[in-house]
Amino acid sequence: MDAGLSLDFLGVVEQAAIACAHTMGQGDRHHSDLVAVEAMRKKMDAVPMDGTIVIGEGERDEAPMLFIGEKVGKALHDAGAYPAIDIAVDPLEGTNLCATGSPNAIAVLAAAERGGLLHAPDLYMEKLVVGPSCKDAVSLDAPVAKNLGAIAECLERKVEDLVVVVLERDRHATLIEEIRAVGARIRLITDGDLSAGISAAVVGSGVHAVMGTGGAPEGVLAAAAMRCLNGEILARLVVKKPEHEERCRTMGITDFNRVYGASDLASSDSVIFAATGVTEGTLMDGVRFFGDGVRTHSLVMQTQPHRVQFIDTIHVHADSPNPRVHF
Ligand code: VTB
Repeated sequence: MDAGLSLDFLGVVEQAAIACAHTMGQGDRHHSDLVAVEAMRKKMDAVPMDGTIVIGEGERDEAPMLFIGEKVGKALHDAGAYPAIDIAVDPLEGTNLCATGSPNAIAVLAAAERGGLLHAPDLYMEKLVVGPSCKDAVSLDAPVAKNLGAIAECLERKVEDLVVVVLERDRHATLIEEIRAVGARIRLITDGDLSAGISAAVVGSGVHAVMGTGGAPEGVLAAAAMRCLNGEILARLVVKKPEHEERCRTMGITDFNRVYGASDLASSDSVIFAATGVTEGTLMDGVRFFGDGVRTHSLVMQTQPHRVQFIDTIHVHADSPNPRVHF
């Protein structure tokens, strides 16, 4: 994949973030999501690719835009030769976070060569996310105490010094008890295990692991980020009903108990990941509006060449007569 595409994708997540950031705190998460989707969809066709959405807003009949299977990119309007690329999107990860003005809402997408991202059904997924130092030391099936002991050892600190991020959900009551029992610190979050997972793979973010069950599509996006950050996500779909099995089969998944790693979920040699902060966050600032323009903070990464960029962009309003740029 052409490395230059990463900057095209940057523009896509920036526009999605700017659009929904206008709705911050309005209390309407569906509206926040809708404007992010619309802005992302609009910008997507400027990207020089023959793109296909493999993880999107839902099935074709339930999502008007960015639905699974939708074709996107310049190839739609122009007969030129463009690379075949699969795209996973979450135009607004943390719709509630945006609707309430809480931290860590992001606009995000991942891209890979065709076939390079797992077509994950919209089911729950058990996840364990850690950074590069710990990637070979943990197991999804190990007891929580054992994993935390291993993470502490890899990070050369005491278990009590770890911060584990967990979604605040009833289904995590036992997990939370087990983490508390070994004395590790916990950050309970209302939403947004994807941005927490990204933080876990960045040294100095103050997040050492993410544990628990969240959405499977976001697991694939997290995997793309882990490929770029050299972190690890271990994951297993939660398949409990015949209906879940059926949804897996339609996506081509037949082994329901498989434990996936980052390179199973995002298997392409060439992966691009782009995210823009919507609300202020651990790794990225939120969107800031000022008289003459808008400022966004993004994380853009790729595996080939292996590069991680934090990009601070000032978008100057076209009709601003005398724009001033602030440091
Ligand atoms: C949410 C959301 C997460 O999974 O928790 C969702 O905040 C599913 O969980 O970031 P619930 O059905 O319990 O809300 C994520 O979207 C992604 O994993």
